[in-house]
Amino acid sequence: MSLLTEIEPLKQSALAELRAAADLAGLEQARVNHIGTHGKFTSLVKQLGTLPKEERPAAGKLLNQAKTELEGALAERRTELELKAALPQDPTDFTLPGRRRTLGKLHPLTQVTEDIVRSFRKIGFVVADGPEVEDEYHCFDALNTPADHPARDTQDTFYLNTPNKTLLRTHTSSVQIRVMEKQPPPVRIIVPGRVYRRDNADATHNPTFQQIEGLYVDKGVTVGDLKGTVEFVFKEVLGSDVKIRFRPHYFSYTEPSFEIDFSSSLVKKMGKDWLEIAGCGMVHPQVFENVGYDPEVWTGWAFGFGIERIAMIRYGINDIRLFYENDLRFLRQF
Ligand code: 2NL
Repeated sequence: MSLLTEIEPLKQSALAELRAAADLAGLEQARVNHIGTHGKFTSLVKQLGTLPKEERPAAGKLLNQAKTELEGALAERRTELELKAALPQDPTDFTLPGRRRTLGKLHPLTQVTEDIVRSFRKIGFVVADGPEVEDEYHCFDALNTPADHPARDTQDTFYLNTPNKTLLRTHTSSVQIRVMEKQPPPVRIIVPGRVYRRDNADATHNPTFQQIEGLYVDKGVTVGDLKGTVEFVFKEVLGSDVKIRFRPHYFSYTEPSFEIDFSSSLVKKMGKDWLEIAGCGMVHPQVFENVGYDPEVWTGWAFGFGIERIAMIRYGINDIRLFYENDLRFLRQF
């Protein structure tokens, strides 16, 4: 076989070997085998001088082209293999659960809040937030709470020393008013947050506490939706043996209004049959008017409860102040 006819098959087998190299070591071996000092292809180049003079230009041209091609293939495969070697050995599984935090824990009130929020998110609610320093309009007037209502009294509300009666919000309803002012229905939100009341008469009350309110506005929303939602969430947070009942009540911002009682093994342990846990009702038409929703078209419900109270029941704690003292002997239990 003449040198000329050997070039192409040798080049093809060298290309195949370079491209098939599984790692950088294999690639180096393929390079040595073919285009190294003693490689098969190199030995072909060395035979060029043995050819008759008139055949050398054509053979030399072919050999040069083949060499360029082989060096190109070598460089290309080297880049590929270097990139592959830089990647993690095992592919990352992004569906694995996160690692446990190595240091510290979430405060029990934060844990309870996150559990409640997670539960509402499952059924399509989103979290909204807003200012703790409010005006009277968003905290009271928009909620249909009259100017002479006792809740507005300086006995119950912290007013800032400003001429325009700026105050610390007494409930997160003010955020729900702001959301409704900004967006058209439907609305499906929950609002966890800090609220302030001048009320510290006993061990279960504190001048600031955390609350969660929820609001659902759409066409044809009923008390049945309200009761089903509340039952779903309380069963998730306080145990599947939870039962709830509604008792008629009065709030200026809902009509009809209810207080929610619940019963469970936790309640029985406290020596009671039912515990009051939240307030709720169908949003008052006047509140819809105030935010520019047509009460003939839209209906909705709202509820509110204190997070501390839920946490006290869940963990069997009888003094709310334990949550704020940051005594590590207390906090380490959660
Ligand atoms: C409680 C329970 C409640 C609401 C809060 C609410 C919010 C808007 C409109 C209508 Cl924007 N209602 N929130 C409703 C019922 C009860 O809180 O025990 N409050 C003293």
